[in-house]
Amino acid sequence: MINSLRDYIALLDELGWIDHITDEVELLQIPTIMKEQEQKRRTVLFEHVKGCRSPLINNLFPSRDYLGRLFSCEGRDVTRVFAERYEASIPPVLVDSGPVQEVVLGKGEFDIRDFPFIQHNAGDAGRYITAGMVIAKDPVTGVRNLSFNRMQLKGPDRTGFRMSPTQDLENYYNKAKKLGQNLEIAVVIGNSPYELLAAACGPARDVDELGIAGALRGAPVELVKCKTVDLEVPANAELVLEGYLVPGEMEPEGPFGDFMEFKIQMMDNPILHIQTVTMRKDPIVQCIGAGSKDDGTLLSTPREAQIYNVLKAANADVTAINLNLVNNYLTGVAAIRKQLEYEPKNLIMAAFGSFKFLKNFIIVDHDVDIFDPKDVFWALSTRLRAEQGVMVVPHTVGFGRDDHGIHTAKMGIDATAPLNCWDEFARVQPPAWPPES
Ligand SMILES: Cc1cc2nc3c(=O)[nH]c(=O)nc-3n(C[C@H](O)[C@H](O)[C@H](O)COP(=O)(O)O)c2cc1C
Ligand SMILES: [Mn+2]
Repeated sequence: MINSLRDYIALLDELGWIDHITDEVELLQIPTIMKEQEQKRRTVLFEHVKGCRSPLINNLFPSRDYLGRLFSCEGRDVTRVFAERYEASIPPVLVDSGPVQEVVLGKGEFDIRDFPFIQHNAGDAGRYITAGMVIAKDPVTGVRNLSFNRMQLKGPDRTGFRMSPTQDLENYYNKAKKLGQNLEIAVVIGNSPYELLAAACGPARDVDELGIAGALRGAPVELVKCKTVDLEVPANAELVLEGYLVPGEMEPEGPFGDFMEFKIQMMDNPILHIQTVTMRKDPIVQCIGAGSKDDGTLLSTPREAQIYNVLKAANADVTAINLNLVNNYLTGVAAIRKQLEYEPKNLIMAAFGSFKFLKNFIIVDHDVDIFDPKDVFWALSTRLRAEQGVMVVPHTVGFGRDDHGIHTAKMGIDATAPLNCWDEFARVQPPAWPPES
């Protein structure tokens, strides 16, 4: 049972899927090594980071096989298992104490710059917290929310803090503003993979994502009460920053390299004030590169599950879905056993309707390996009838930060073979060997 980042590291050690870098590395050297490790599809733990008090881990999900281990299935079946578990909820439980509070540091006793938070890209404004799982409560209803938010280091106890208007958290922030209150925040760093995946989910606003984390694991998340904010955090996490946002207080933040691998320009954003740090004696810090495989996995896996459930509700025979072809969830592919000639177009419209950022969606037959982009291109080359299979829907809602109208149209592609012609369109196979008797 994986209840913590440490349990996950132990599993990866057992499988031999993680590299421990024992030589001392400089903060600025780390992003290049992270990219190399991503290419190699291996997790990496930097044990000694110059000038920092903790190790740093990256590439927790470099391939689907890692997810397969977490969901006890083949990598290609993760969507289905995730979709089944995601429907349920296993609420968290409160415990008296936990390792995340082995050390408690008050104001003046910590400097967040002592932790290995890195500058990810050449044009970034500076060092950022990029794997901070943010916990907050709705100031009116008390419903808890998990999310990811980038935080630019700005001093020993303050960071810039980015929320987008589509986030539940910003809704909470606006409510706090109306009430004239600060919004309390706990930033949890060094999480179990189930909590990370749950934090990336975007369920209905009244759903506590910690219940999803429990359902994904099959056992509840254990929480401890924070020391100085009215929030609870996973007892087995590594490091927690307790603090608050002051509504209306804004400062320039950025530039920052985003998930599309472009530079987001500087903009005004709120400030996170940190009053307390709690942690294990020897915390392990995580970072997530925007546009990395980790980022793609966290963004796409919950959306794959969501679309899978929608297509299933339309009685489609879906064999696999992949929204993580290119480390972002703007383009997706599904493989189906087609039952009706024009069915793929209906399914494409359902997918666009269910996830508004989805920009391109391709449907292929079940025999195409949608986890191999080459095979998807094979289907486009051999089975697509472009004049009837390509549809463009203009003037729709897409990804919001879009000055040039790149995301306002949807493209759907039905690259399935004509129905009832499988004799002509089945792929040839090598002769069976040894021959079947
Ligand atoms: C690694 C990572 C970093 C992210 N950074 C941000 C961010 O800085 N600001 C933001 O608004 N969303 C960011 N997101 C997206 C949201 O965290 C994500 O959509 C989340 O599910 C929103 O949850 P909520 O709507 O429940 O608040 C990030 C996602 C990931 C996976
Ligand atoms: Mn939410």
